[in-house]
Amino acid sequence: MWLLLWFFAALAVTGDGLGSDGSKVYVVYMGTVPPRTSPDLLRQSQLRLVGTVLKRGQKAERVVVQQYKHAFSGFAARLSKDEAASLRRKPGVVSVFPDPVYQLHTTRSWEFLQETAVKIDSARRSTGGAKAAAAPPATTDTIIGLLDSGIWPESPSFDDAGFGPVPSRWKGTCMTGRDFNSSNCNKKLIGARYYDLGEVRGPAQSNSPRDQAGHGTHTSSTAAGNAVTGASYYGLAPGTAKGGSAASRVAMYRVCSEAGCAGSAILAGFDDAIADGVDVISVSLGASPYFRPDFSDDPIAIGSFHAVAKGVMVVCSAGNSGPEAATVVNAAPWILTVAATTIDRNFESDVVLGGNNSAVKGGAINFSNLDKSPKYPLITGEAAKSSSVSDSDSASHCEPGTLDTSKTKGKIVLCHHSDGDTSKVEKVDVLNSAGAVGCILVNKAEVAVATTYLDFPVTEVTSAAAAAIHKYIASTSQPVATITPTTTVTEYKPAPVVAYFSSRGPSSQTGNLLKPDVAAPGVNILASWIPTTSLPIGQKQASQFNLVSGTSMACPHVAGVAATVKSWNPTWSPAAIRSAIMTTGATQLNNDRAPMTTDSGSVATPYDYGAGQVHPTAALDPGLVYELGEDDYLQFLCNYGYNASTIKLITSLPSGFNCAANASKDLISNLNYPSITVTGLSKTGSRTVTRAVTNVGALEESTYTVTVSAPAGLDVKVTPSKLEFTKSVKKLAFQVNFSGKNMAGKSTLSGSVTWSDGKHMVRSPFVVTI
Ligand SMILES: *[C@@H]1O[C@H](CO)[C@@H](O)[C@H](O)[C@H]1NC(C)=O
Ligand SMILES: *[C@@H]1O[C@H](CO)[C@@H](O)[C@H](O)[C@H]1NC(C)=O
Ligand SMILES: *[C@@H]1O[C@H](CO)[C@@H](O)[C@H](O)[C@H]1NC(C)=O
Ligand SMILES: *[C@@H]1O[C@H](CO)[C@@H](O)[C@H](O)[C@H]1NC(C)=O
Ligand SMILES: *[C@@H]1O[C@H](CO)[C@@H](O)[C@H](O)[C@H]1NC(C)=O
Ligand SMILES: CC(=O)N[C@H]1CO[C@H](CO)[C@@H](O)[C@@H]1O
Repeated sequence: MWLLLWFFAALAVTGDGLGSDGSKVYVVYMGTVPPRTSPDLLRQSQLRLVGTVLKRGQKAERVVVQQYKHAFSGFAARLSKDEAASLRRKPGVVSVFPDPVYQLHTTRSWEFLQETAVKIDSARRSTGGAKAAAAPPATTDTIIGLLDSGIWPESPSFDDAGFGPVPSRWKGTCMTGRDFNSSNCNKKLIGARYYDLGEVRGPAQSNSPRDQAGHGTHTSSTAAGNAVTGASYYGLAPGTAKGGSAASRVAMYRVCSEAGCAGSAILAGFDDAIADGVDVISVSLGASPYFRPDFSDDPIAIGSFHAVAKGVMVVCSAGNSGPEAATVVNAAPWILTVAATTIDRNFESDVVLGGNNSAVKGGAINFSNLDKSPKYPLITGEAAKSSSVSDSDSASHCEPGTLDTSKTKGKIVLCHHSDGDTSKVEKVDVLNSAGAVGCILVNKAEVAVATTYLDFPVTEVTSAAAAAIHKYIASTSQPVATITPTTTVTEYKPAPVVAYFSSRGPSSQTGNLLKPDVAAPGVNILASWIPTTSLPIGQKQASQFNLVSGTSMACPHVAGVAATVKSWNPTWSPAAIRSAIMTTGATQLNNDRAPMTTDSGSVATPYDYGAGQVHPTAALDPGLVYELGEDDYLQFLCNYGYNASTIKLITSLPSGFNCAANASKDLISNLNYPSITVTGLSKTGSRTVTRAVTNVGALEESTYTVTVSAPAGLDVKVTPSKLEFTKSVKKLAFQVNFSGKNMAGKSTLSGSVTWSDGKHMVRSPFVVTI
């Protein structure tokens, strides 16, 4: 089973796209730009290098599809296997790998959104409805770059009313493409580029920064959209839609189509974004967790490494492959990795049963037209099983082809749903076209995430709710029901809850680094969207907003927070900004003042949400930060297992740099990260890790004392327990000693170490595995 999974995943992520001669696109990564090399010189030397391996009498210019020449060196080219192998042996080449296809990190409802979002051209120019709200404040000089599916520039989220001139350090451009020209950029949307997407070029209109998928418009407006009043999704979730940093500027790097994202384009996006002068890069996409590229074969790890080395913060989504453990992607230590949680808003659509008219709670978004009284016959998939099908389990799950449509016609059908089934939307489509009037989906994990079913009445209920429906069906010969209109429920409790789809730690690359780092809202997020032609019944104009779920939606929330921290503290490093976001104000509690849980109701752990759900403004004044520089990341690469010759290619090093002879994976625990992870502690053994904090508070003279929250069975000692900062002492080290006592039966223990001066609380989560 494992092998099979791996096989399909590998197929899915490596665009095979063989040329007629068996060639395909490879990325050739050449690490740092050699000193005193102009982009033009680099371009020439890369072409010469390709020329030396081409055996087919071709010109290098004809096979090269991308060149990276600003922030790092390399290129993507259409090559044969032999040519790729020859390049791999050339001096200066770090790695050569087939151009991978990554996916946007929206949830499974993506497949549905994709179907409904095409054919945009005719619907587009209709704006109106929502209006841009009050002008942004005067300090607007932070620039957020997004690697995504493009942008819809007409959205009011990107109106530039009230913005000053584009910052003079901006070196980016507004590329002209299909249905997009320089007039589409303004003082808010200051840059837009697009790249050759090769195998994932998608349907029409790829050659443009214009978004055909909706995803990039949604993430951009979540990160930095203006406050837009009167926003809603056809009346649902009404209110003001506003980005995390409404004062920031936006630059779009289109590296994806609806069909996926090209690794070679992702690298080009990073290369340009760094050279253009963005401050924060937001990346809501990634590899499948079953395809585990190494750091030197992963366009996101490579691009973000060079961004961070140049002081550009990179925020990425953790992936949507939860709730299984070890599914987190984008887990390099220079990235801020974001998990998804719910917000206190729910979309309720109930089932009213005949008999005593009792209501069973459900959730989903529908725009249907059923009568409010329970008058529609109700049947289970199992009872509607086609006589030619033997498997009643498939019928109870309403798998296409297993039901007798004469039995479901005119009825509401109760269907079970599990992971691995045909998609919910496909099941519902089949029922709809066979004349059923509605569908109740029994869906244990996913009810917290409202799926949009447009015109067909569908609601999703928990197993417990389903038991009540089954009981009612069994109690009468003519069961009837109805599905009520979707209503927006606010102040819903409990919230936040870790979303079922959010990818979990530990990272499969190294357990000694806690990932994900933080969580942020990623369920049913209202933000700008592209106009679509599939409108709900009775609607004449496409909504300018959409409700979408995924770690894709969580990531730009944190990119917005990072941009705000950066605009207040322009000199801070990406590590300091990440530290502030992780250690200050992140919560592990829900709105019932109880520990946050996962969708399944169990108490969440740092493997689910890292340091917790971010606080939008507390990070502005963290007091202390855990600093990390390029040297620390290089030491990390040594400990991870790279040798000095490989690391020297990746980045220019002080001469004489060498990996310590004692480099080991265990030493990764000593990386000065704002969280602590120790793996493989023996039941009676002990381990000590080191950390250092830097005082960035307003007071030079300040004293911090430590508080430890440790689970039963684990002794945690911090030495010293008091840190005294002065005018000359800004950075102080401390040690944390973990020792086991009586940890019978436990394999993963978590807690926290918090430094406080009475005003600031600087909290680091820790995880210890036995
Ligand atoms: C951009 O396109 C619009 C609409 O087609 C047109 O009105 C405008 O003049 C164009 N601007 C430039 C700079 O070409
Ligand atoms: C209504 O009927 C359901 C099942 O048919 C039953 O579980 C429930 O207790 C009834 N409620 C009332 C108030 O009678
Ligand atoms: C360093 O690692 C690379 C890649 O694994 C290998 O090709 C090379 O021989 C190694 N160099 C040394 C000096 O060990
Ligand atoms: C590893 O070696 C370095 C010197 O190369 C030394 O400073 C450090 O203490 C050693 N670490 C451990 C855990 O032995
Ligand atoms: C850590 O604490 C344990 C238990 O108190 C002690 O035995 C051990 O020596 C300590 N380790 C270090 C490195 O201080
Ligand atoms: C949000 C919304 O419009 N929901 C619709 C769901 O279906 C009912 C009818 O059953 C409509 O009245 C609601 O408007």
